[in-house]
Amino acid sequence: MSESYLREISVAAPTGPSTSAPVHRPQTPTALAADFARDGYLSIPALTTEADTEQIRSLLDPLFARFDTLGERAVDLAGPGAPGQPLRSPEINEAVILEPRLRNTLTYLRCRDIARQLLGVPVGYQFDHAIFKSPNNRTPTAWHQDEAYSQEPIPLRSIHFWIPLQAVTESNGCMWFIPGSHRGPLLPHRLLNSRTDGLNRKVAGGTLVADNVDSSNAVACPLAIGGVTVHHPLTLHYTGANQSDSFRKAWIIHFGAYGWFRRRLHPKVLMARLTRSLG
Ligand SMILES: O=C(O)CCC(=O)C(=O)O
Repeated sequence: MSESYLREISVAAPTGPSTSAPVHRPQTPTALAADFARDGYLSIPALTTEADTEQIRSLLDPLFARFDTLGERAVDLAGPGAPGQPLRSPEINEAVILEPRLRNTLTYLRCRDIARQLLGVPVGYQFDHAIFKSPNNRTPTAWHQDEAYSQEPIPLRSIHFWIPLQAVTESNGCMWFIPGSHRGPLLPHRLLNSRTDGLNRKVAGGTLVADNVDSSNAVACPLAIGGVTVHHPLTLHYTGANQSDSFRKAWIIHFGAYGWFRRRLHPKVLMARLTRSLG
């Protein structure tokens, strides 16, 4: 990534526990990486354009329109709902596989550039999902570390981007982070709820919550359209319930070091596969 491109990015400085508006300041690549290393997250107010955000929405909306047909790829993070009630936190996993044009968006390309910059090695797509919180869904996304969801025998070495598709505030479910939490261990997580598909059938896996989180220093990251947040797999994060009358739509992409190669060819991954195959 060229330095001139990064200088165009300004980053929201941590505001502490107060809810006052974040301070934005221009960033050099080195300062960006230093902030990320210290805090475990960045809030970037203007990564992409409104037109690009609109393009992403126009690619994801049709997937959500056929949510019921997507099987286990489409789940309600909030778990089983009352019969006949709308889903509360519908999520589609690996939207990029269903809609490969998402890979051509400016957002995707710029996020990949930033991931390469922050990790300092070649990166590739690892995972993506989209969460469209229903109007007045009354369901926060509980405090967790993404690493807790990993089934791999090696730690995630990835950068995670959270891309809102409309402006986000504390009242419609913006991201919150605990600065520096990525420098601590992976906390114990427990199952918060099981998950259901678009036909309200239970699916494998579930939604996790980290125990004993001290959120007194948590920082809210409100964003205008075009902004994104970036976090480390160990950074504790949360989103509040959507208290607005519209959907709160977000797309999330993970880029990992060496992409596909590390996750398939790392010696520990190969050894785990060999051990499994030997029974
Ligand atoms: O969009 C949300 O509500 C939560 C997203 C999240 O926590 C995640 O992607 O790990």
